[in-house]
Amino acid sequence: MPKALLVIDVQNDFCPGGALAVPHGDEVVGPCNVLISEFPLVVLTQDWHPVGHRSFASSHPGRSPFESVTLPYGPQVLWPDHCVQGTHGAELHRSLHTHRARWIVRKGHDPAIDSYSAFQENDRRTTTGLVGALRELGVDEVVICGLATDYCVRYSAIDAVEAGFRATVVEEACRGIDLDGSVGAAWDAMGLAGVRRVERVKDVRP
Ligand code: VGL
Ligand code: ZN
Repeated sequence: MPKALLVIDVQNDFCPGGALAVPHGDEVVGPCNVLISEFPLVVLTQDWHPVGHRSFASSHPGRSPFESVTLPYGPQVLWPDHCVQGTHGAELHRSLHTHRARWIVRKGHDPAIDSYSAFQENDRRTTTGLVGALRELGVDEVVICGLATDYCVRYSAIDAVEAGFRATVVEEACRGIDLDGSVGAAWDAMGLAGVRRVERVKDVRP
């Protein structure tokens, strides 16, 4: 059975200097490129929001980035404007080896719904289509790397398990935002869900 590599949101806005910079986010590019060179099936994701997206603090007068609000589908952290469609910040990091990607999944395009996961949006209903696409190719296992450990990597990994795939997250190839211990909480939640954690790229079997 083929395994798929999912490279989550390695975009300029999540790297140092970007609008929602993940500390040391650019350090994942090297390890992600090693993984990309090894896997027969590579899928990249790209956070891809319209101007005025509901997850942006700027869409909520009086609110600041990193505060939490309740939206119709549940709690939502408010973010600085980031990964706006067509901007430099939304582009994949220029050193990421994107040419080996079979698919690029863009998520977060609905103005009213955030989408952390590569598989479904935060309403837990709207699908990206990736589960079906991977199943059609006979994939039964995914290996996940990228940004950010505590948001898009976390939700992608847990949704992968819930969809019936085995899932492994490669710690060396991820970095987190870490709001109030959210990286530790993410590893706990992923562990409870049955996600495998591998420390080093060299310990991954493609
Ligand atoms: C992400 C916050 C908002 C991520 C995306 O890629 O982890 N985090 N949008
Ligand atoms: Zn986003």
